[in-house]
Amino acid sequence: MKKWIIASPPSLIDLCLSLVSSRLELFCVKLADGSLCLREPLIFPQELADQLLCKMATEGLLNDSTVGIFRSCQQLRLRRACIRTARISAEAFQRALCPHRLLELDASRVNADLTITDILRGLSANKGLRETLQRLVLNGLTMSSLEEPSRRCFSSLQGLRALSISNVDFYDSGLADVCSLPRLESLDISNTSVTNLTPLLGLKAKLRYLTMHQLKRLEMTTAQLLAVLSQLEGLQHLDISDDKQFTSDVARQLLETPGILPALVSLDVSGRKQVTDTAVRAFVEERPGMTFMGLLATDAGFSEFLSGEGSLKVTGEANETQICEALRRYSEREGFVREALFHLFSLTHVMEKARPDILKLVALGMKNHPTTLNVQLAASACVFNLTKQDLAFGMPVRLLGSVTQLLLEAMKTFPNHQQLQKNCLLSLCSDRILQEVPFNRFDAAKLVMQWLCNHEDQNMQRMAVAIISILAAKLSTEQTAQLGAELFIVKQLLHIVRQKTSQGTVDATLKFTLSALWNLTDESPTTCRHFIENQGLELFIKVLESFPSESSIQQKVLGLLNNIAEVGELHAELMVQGFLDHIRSLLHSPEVEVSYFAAGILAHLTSRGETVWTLDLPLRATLLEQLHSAILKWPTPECEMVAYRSFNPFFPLLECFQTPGVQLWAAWAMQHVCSKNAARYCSMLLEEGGLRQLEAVRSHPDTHSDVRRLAESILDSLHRHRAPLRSVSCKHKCDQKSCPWVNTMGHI
Ligand SMILES: *[C@@H]1O[C@H](CO)[C@@H](O)[C@H](O)[C@H]1NC(C)=O
Ligand SMILES: *[C@@H]1O[C@H](CO)[C@@H](O)[C@H](O)[C@H]1NC(C)=O
Ligand SMILES: *[C@@H]1O[C@H](CO)[C@@H](O)[C@H](O)[C@H]1NC(C)=O
Ligand SMILES: *[C@@H]1O[C@H](CO)[C@@H](O)[C@H](O)[C@H]1NC(C)=O
Ligand SMILES: CC(=O)N[C@H]1CO[C@H](CO)[C@@H](O)[C@@H]1O
Repeated sequence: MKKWIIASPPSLIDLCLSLVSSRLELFCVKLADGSLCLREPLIFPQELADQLLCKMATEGLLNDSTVGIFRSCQQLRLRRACIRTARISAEAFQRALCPHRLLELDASRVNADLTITDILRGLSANKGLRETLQRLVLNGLTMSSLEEPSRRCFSSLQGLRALSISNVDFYDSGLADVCSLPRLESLDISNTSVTNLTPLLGLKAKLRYLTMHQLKRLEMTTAQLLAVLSQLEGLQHLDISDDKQFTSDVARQLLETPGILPALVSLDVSGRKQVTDTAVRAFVEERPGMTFMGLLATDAGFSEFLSGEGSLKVTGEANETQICEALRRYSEREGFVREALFHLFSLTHVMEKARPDILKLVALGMKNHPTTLNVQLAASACVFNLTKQDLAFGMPVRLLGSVTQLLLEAMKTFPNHQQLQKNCLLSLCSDRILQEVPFNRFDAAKLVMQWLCNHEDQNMQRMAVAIISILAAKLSTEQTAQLGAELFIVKQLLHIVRQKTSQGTVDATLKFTLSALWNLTDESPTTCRHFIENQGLELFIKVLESFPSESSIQQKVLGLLNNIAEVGELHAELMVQGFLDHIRSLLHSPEVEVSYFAAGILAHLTSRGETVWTLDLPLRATLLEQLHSAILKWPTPECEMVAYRSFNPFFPLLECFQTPGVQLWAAWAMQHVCSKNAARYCSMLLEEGGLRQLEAVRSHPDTHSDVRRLAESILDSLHRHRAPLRSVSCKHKCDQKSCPWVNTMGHI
């Protein structure tokens, strides 16, 4: 059994570096020019300095201000500097990084205004560096700014052994300059504008690694090209892959040239046509030391000896091993990533076990090509299949968390692409992901909501409201309020309820929509107001009347109306005769869930006296009496009927000594949740100052005996809950039972 590295927690060093880099200003003072400088005269171990820089760069925290801490070469000594994707100016680069005695610099994909010319000028200004710098990675950079033509300046870095300048506007003149470097062993000129490779002969004796993926401008015949290559006798690694699928037969000819490149151990011809297994076999047999063959998107790779299982690693599409190797090696090459994902997808149809190792590779491809539609499409389809139903439970949460975040990014980047949105929604719609995985639920709810507003596809609509209803229950009160405050959300959800009601259909979509509205109105007066303003009350009365025997519908509708009734300013809106009559009749429902919520609405409304009831004080008195006697008849429900975010809505009710019916409802509700889920609610009640409130009720001379009895019972629970040392196991454990809709999704 393999152990997946990804399942392990992050290392302590990693956590510390993340913390330090995200709170840098705590450890620093700001200099006059805005750059930071460490406050204490600490001296970091050298490796740690490299790691800190790398962390800051990869987390997007490296800029002109923060890079300032590296100006002090005594405190933070850099040797292997990585500033990938950083955003820094030429001046900051020069002042903070060039004084170090660097062995390596990786500046891939830094901002366009830090050019290769700037970097080379900065580096060669340090005399020592000209000798010591061994490895330089400048992938995806701008060669020079427009006003300043590039000069030949690689040749000043005499110590350089490895140079990588892929995806750069780099021409033949640059190549001649580079090929005069006396110690260069490794060169990557992929996707540059080089037309002629003859200058490589200057490196004949030393060159070990040559990577030239996709040389789009090459103007050499196959014979000329092979004539140059065949003289690079020390070459061990050669990459002539090409995802543009040119018709050149250089790969075939190379494989069929006897004795060429005898020292080769690794050859990549992915994307080249006319490659056959027979030719590859002959080539490999002639070189028993071969450890790698790149054969993705060729016609080869299907023979047993190329399975990729042994010491010869192979990229290709013949089986999982080859495909995974491709995803690993080509993660930065968009065309190959798409190709490999495409083949991976057909494999995922038959996967029965959770494969975090593969999911991780898919995530890597997504992360590296966030704006490439074809990659995101194929990747999201793979994610869905790899995390479907029970498979998700075999994946580590941290991995699922980052994959979910990537799916959300894709949804944001391609808001109008139907299939992509569909793939992402299908993947999101998983019990495991929605309930247990850390990701930005607020963002997710907004994205799904936006999608819902623009689409009417029935299956997808059901899924979207299911997701929203679960997310809404997990958001903080502030977040639900913020979400619900967007008018279009309430409107859209009410629109769905209206449709379903007029069709007379009770289905999962209706139930999820009602749950979502219930949760979104919870402790959110703005959402409640939107509900009223969009004729929600009339609609909900209609729902109550349309489905009188569906207690799960009645319960959700009444739960939401409770939320509305909690908002004092909206009471006047609820004083509608028809509404009051209906709620009053439900008070006598045999279902305790229904009666409970009906009573809640009446308790909130009757807790207010004169202002609301001026004309009908006798009705109020009758309702209070009915409320009181209904509550006394309730049996103890078997399970938790409702989840509350706080007890704040209950405290004002407990203070209504003139209306014992109101107090009784609040006390009953508190007692109910505290007895069903003591761990959650007793702690919550204690934190919110419930002890004092309840003691006041118990000792008040006007307290009704029914209310006092309940208050005492809750106080007992609180004391019992506080008595034992609170053990860790107190924490409320998630109910693991699978939501029924997860299985019903299967056939979409
Ligand atoms: C540099 O990054 C830090 C951390 O992200 C940020 O607080 C600061 O505002 C940035 N400064 C500049 C000049 O961009
Ligand atoms: C190839 O290099 C050019 C710059 O010369 C760049 O704009 C382009 O994105 C690169 N292509 C790929 C696939 O990275
Ligand atoms: C890959 O294919 C070879 C045959 O070509 C087979 O022996 C090997 O088991 C396959 N590996 C996997 C993981 O499917
Ligand atoms: C993967 O997706 C395809 C197409 O949606 C489907 O036919 C296949 O059954 C799925 N595989 C799994 C394991 O869910
Ligand atoms: C706080 C709140 O309103 N929670 C509800 C959210 O929706 C679920 C599902 O209907 C209810 O069980 C919760 O009580």
